[in-house]
Amino acid sequence: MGLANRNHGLLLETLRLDVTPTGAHYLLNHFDVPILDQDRHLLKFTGAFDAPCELTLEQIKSFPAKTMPVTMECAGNGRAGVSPRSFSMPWMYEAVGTSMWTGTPLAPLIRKAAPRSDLVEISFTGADYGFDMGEDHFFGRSLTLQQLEELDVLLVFGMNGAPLLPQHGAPLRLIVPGWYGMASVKWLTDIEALTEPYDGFQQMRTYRFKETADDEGRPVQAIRVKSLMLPPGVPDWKTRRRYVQAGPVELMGRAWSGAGRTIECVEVEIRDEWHEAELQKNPDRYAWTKWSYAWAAEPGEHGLRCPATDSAGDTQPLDPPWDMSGFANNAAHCVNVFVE
Ligand SMILES: Nc1nc2c(c(=O)[nH]1)N[C@H]1C(S)=C(S)[C@@H](COP(=O)(O)O)O[C@H]1N2
Ligand SMILES: [Mo]
Repeated sequence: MGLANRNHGLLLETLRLDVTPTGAHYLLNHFDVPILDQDRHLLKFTGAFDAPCELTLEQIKSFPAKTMPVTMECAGNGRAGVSPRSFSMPWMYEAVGTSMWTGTPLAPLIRKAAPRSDLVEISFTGADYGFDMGEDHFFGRSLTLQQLEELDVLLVFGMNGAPLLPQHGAPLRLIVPGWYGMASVKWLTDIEALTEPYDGFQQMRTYRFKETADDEGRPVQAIRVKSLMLPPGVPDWKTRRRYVQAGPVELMGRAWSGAGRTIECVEVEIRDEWHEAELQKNPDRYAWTKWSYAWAAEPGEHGLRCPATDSAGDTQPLDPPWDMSGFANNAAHCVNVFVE
């Protein structure tokens, strides 16, 4: 309950918009939100760099800036659909959003700091600190140099045309397009060049796919293909069941995948029949793709589903894939609709 009251999801009705309003973007904060002074904030490059340095926010803003739409999804999105459910944020479908992120590409700054030839990977640490499973740590993650270049990682200070809000990582965060949200470290303070493999808690202990409790697991990284439907009609307050008038109904939604894969197809299932949705042309590389389908709604109960297929040929399953922590459940979204 405590977790669910602190962190919130996207309002599905905002799927109508290309860019999620900042206040409706989901939130996932493990510990307390650090309130940092942007005028005194320093980003430190330490460890195995030949030219280690400290940068102020002002200096970071003086590098070439770029604004890009990126769809971010929490790895725990869909957890509530995986049974037995693990004890963590009980997300259903809403831990996703698309923002216009403004920042500077990180790879050139890392090159400037000159990583030594014995570099193994680079760690990113935030200012938030706390306990998980009895172990205290600052939230942190790592990436290899190759991942950093290939993933177009951005060092971000702006969101939707405004400075980052405290809860979204102010004054500085990473955005790792195409990977689940845990890689996009907020309240970034330290970038360390490591000559040994990273062993941070949020990479080695959590965010791993595990079949059983004693499985050492495989890292959770790229986002799996998924599609959500803007719920048609109007809801019942408590059950959220939808009420729709019979006749023409424009169904629409958004589909996305990870690691730069694009959406090839969205199918809408109505009464065991499959219909191909129309896709938005030329979506941005890291942003979700809008889809739509003109439905002639007939009276009765319907469970509408809308699974997507991406450019790697991966299609969403109809049933949740098993994982101990309920990570990356990309089972097709089902919206229950009553047509009058
Ligand atoms: N420092 C820090 N960074 C963090 C987190 C955190 O708790 N601390 N949560 C991560 C997770 S799990 C997700 S899904 C995203 C959520 O970003 P948002 O709250 O801005 O949507 O931030 C990531 N970055
Ligand atoms: Mo997350």
